[in-house]
Amino acid sequence: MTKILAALLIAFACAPASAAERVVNIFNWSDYIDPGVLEDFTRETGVKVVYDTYDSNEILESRLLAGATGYDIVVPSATFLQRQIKAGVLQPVSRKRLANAVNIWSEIDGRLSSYDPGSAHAINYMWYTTGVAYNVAKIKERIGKPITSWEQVLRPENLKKLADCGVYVLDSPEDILAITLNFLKLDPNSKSESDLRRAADHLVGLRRYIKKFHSSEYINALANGDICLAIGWAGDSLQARNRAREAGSDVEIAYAIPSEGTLMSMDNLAMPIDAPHVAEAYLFIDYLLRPDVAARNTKATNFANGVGPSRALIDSSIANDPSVYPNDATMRRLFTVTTPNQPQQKFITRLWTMVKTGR
Ligand code: N2P
Repeated sequence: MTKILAALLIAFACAPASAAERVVNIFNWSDYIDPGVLEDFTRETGVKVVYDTYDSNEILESRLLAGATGYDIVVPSATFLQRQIKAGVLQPVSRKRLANAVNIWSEIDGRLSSYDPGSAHAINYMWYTTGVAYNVAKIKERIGKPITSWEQVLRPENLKKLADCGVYVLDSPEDILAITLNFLKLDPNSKSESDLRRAADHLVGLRRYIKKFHSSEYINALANGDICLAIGWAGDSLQARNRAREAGSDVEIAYAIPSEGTLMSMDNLAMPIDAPHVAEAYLFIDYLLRPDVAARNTKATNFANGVGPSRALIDSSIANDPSVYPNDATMRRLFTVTTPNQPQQKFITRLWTMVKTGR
């Protein structure tokens, strides 16, 4: 008994030492940071990083709405961010506490402010398009030319030609419904139930040619040659290309922004209302806002970041690649969407289940 008591006393006496260890708990998208950045942050600040990943806004949102996530930093896309601010699950992020806020790219920040009124709750991390990643040789074999149009992917008779070599589609209703609405010549931002149902019905007609709805496995599946086409995000698609190159394989992956245009989105650094380590979260966000750090993250992920001065530090093969940093001509073909309210979001979730399962 005394031994147990002594052990407890020792454990208690030691507790303050471990409680003094500084930590930041981060919940970010998978394949979305240079792992060396996390190590260097800890080396420079003494703050340990606990890093978890997800690959869908819906997963993040359900965790945030349930509360007590234990996370200090999360990275919702803009529309989800706006609903989460309204729901009161995020706390303000004061730019006065961020010395590197001067590096925030004003043009991107201006776009984000329509989702984050007064720029009070978030800072852009990365921004990107949703397009078509494909295996150049296999697509050439089947259709004789590169992908340039959504027609080649979203017409059932065309997708059918690619089904045997493997097609993945993002498990992300926001992206896929907006792109399908646009393809059907409806407003990509429509929240009308009948428009959304038309888009969903169209997708149901494509389902038999789609091997999987998934938002992160396509990177390796493309790089390994397991699939020949994915509707995916720009940076991830280029990561697939690079993984194939690094493996010395003869798989060549290309990424296309189809001529009809596509969705542009932003993912943003935010802090849950009950973040346990607020000071450390500020330190980490400030670190990400350093141009050299942002450049490393873009180099590793091939996603364009929200730190303006970082662009000059990025190799021109990425900084001048219009599929990473769209040029003016590409920009004109991009559209964005506004935030569905809670009932609209519920309807979209139901439709999406129907698209994926037929029920
Ligand atoms: C990272 C994907 C981020 C883009 N792999 C989608 N939010």
